[in-house]
Amino acid sequence: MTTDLLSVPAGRRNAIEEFARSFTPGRRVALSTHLNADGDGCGSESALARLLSSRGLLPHVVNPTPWPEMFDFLLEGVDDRTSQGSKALRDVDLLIVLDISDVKRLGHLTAAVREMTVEKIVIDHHAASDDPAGHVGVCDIAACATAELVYDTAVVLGWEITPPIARAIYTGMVTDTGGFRFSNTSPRCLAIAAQLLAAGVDPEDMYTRIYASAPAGRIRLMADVLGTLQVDEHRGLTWLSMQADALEKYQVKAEDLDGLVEHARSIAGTRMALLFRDLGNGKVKVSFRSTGATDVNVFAREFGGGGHARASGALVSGELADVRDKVVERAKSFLAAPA
Ligand SMILES: [Mn+2]
Repeated sequence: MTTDLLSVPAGRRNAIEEFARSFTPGRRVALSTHLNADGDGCGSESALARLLSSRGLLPHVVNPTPWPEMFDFLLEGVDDRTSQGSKALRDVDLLIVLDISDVKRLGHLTAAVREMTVEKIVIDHHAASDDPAGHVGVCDIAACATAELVYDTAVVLGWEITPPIARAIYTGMVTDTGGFRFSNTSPRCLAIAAQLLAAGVDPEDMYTRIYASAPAGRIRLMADVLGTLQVDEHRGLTWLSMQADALEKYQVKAEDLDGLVEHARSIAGTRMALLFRDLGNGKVKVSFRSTGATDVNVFAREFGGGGHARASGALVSGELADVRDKVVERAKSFLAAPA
């Protein structure tokens, strides 16, 4: 049974064999992921960088925003050139973009990536967009995380998964599944997690690093944001708001906001949960979460965003109160419409 679960689906295997033809020793490879890299973006980059290095390629990371401090443990021995900006995209033979369906998720690197003439490969598990960052090497929404696809890449190519690689892949999988609780926690995802434990991952150590290393400010900020909770019980809509100065006030980083919206989703009867974060530059970041049949990928697209059926995001121009009123009103009609 476990063996069946672990076998790489045929379509995925073919896709991996196809893009792996570009993995020739000596090639300089830039790896990138989305703005405010999460555990999956960082874990996938860390794992793939180590895998490529082990086969004689020369990978470095270049992200649109700094590597989150909480994932520093994944960066040891990985060349991170994010601080050089788009300069770090010059003089490479290959670009691999991880965990992004739409090139615009590369933030200030978007224009430079569009202009790159070297081969660009996308490895992702989001719903496909019509503006990908390059040739879609593999985009499989059945994968619980992009890290699962990195795991499969190692398996298909027969490349060794060392303990640091196992930890990086596990980080992507455990964070994207909300600690193996969300709907994307497939039997295969858990079978791979078992393999990663066998390869040297200590689950308690990972839990401590990822979920129990919060700065006090994160909890204080959480108390503040949770105080803004609004609930429309009738429609199953819950929402939270965050002021532009909150990060500074509580001395925390954007990465400390991960999971905040889950508290709104955790309220009984919630079908859609929203977090409105004023970025202070005339834009509001909206995080969408859902349960059951509600597809927030469809809803987020109304605002130029997208992602997954149960977790999506969008960047909306306007003042916090205006954006919130507009999105909440639209969400009410969206939830009222027959599925
Ligand atoms: Mn992901």
